[in-house]
Amino acid sequence: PDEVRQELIKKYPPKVARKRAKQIQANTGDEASTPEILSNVRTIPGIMTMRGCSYAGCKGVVLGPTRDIVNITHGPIGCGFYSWLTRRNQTEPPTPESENYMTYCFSTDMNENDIVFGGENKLKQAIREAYDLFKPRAIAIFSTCPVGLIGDDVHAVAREMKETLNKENPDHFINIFGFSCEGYKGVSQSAGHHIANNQIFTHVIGLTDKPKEGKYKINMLGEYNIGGDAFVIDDLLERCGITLVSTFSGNSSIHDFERAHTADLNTIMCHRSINYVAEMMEIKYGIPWIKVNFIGAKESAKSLRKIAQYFGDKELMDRVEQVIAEEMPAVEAALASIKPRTEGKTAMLFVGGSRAHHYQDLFSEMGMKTLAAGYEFAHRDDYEGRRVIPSIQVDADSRNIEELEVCPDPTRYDKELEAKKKALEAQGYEFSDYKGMMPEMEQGTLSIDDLNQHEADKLIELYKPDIFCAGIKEKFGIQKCGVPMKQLHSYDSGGPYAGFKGAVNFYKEIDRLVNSKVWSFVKAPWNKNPELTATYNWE
Ligand code: CFM
Ligand code: HCA
Repeated sequence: PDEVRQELIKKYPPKVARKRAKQIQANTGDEASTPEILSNVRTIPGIMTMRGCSYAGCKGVVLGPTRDIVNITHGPIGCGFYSWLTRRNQTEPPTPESENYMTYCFSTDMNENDIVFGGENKLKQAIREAYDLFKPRAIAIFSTCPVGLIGDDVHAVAREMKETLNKENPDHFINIFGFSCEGYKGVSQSAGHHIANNQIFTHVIGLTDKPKEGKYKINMLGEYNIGGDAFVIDDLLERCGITLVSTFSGNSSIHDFERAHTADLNTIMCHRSINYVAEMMEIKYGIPWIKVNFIGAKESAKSLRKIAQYFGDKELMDRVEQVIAEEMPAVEAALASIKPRTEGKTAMLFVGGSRAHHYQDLFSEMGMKTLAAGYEFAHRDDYEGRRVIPSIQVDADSRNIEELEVCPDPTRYDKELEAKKKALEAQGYEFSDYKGMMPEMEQGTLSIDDLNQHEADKLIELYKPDIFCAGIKEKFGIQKCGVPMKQLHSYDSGGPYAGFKGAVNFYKEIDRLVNSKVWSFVKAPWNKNPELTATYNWE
């Protein structure tokens, strides 16, 4: 791996090479000796990064899947247009008449005139127009880069319009709030997640106290229903008798966000994008959180068992075992058929902030080894585990994002849940922890933060993996190297891949991809141009 690292950074100027070297680490296969990886830092200008922006993380990722909030992009039309359903988050309103604004693209369509003279009046107009048309429960405003540059105050507009509209229509409550998620706010989408978490926590969670009926009540945090994943998880939980108060934010409703604090446990799927909400809810309401993972059959079973163990009821544990027993035969049959063809093959995964880890479980179930993996925008805790959080250095970019001061709610803090957590912890049950991706990767494999096009090309040339997983920007360049490529963001319109049924879908698709002969007919650039050839013996 050290030689590969040298090869990846060889062409960079010395200063760039020094920085990139810290973002490329060899895994040790062991938690205690996991090396420190540089992450959540600026991409070096000129490098073709895989990253997106803060607006994408806030508007597209966290709030994107919300169907009954009118989400207005305050900015030039492109930002609204390119975040319009491109993430393939699905939703299913309870009835055909129920609110669903996801098919609309709301934007103030700022133009030169607004940039010069200010866009606040146009924003007020847009809010009123949306209100008159739809009378929604909530309107959210998302700031794009020019908004911050010209100084439009979206929060003041939100406050003013909320007051005005609620005064004008006393019998219909409307919630209006804004996000200062200008694209440049942080070094990646990650800043947008944090900004989204803060505002949802401040303006929405806890607004109504009407609880959902149910004996075992949980929230699912960081599950966005890409390709229908949340539908599979919802079905599993329902069959187990577990009540989902709210999902943040796949297939969700703002009405459930508002009462999310009535749940007895928070479960986190994507740690990176939403751990802030879980932490703040624990401080304010006393609700403990655990990390779960519904990608991979074994991990899905483990997660269901962990939830059941929290509630500790025999009835629930039996139901969970029964559901797992119902699901496993199909998983085993699929593996028996495909594993002889996938065993021993290799994969590389470079995705956002959690999937590069989660999907390794699916590959390992198929007998495939992950040679290299990395996140676009994760922090050290997602790589090395939460135990490193105290040693993470806060720099100018991370300081830019507001840390909310949260205190226990005087009436709604649940002391019983706090006591329950303590008792379970004494028995060895783990709360508030995420071990990260690196300790779970084999010795000699690589973890690479914020991979770029040059390094992706090099990795393919050096290792010739049987499959490479990333996003749309990477897809075609990789295929041109003769390597099959699977998008783990949009799923290439496939999916669902969550739970047991999703695992079976995934095995079958990957089998077809890695065993197709067509890729051998593609000549990679270095095969066509002998001067680009390099050989590397990675044993
Ligand atoms: Fe979490 Fe996500 Fe991801 Fe993410 Fe994303 Fe996504 Fe992703 Mo694309 S919230 S970090 S910001 S799991 S949109 S659903 S696929 S990069 S790995
Ligand atoms: C985003 C969204 C994205 C992009 C996917 C891709 C998604 O980061 O703004 O690059 O293919 O999952 O839709 O991550």
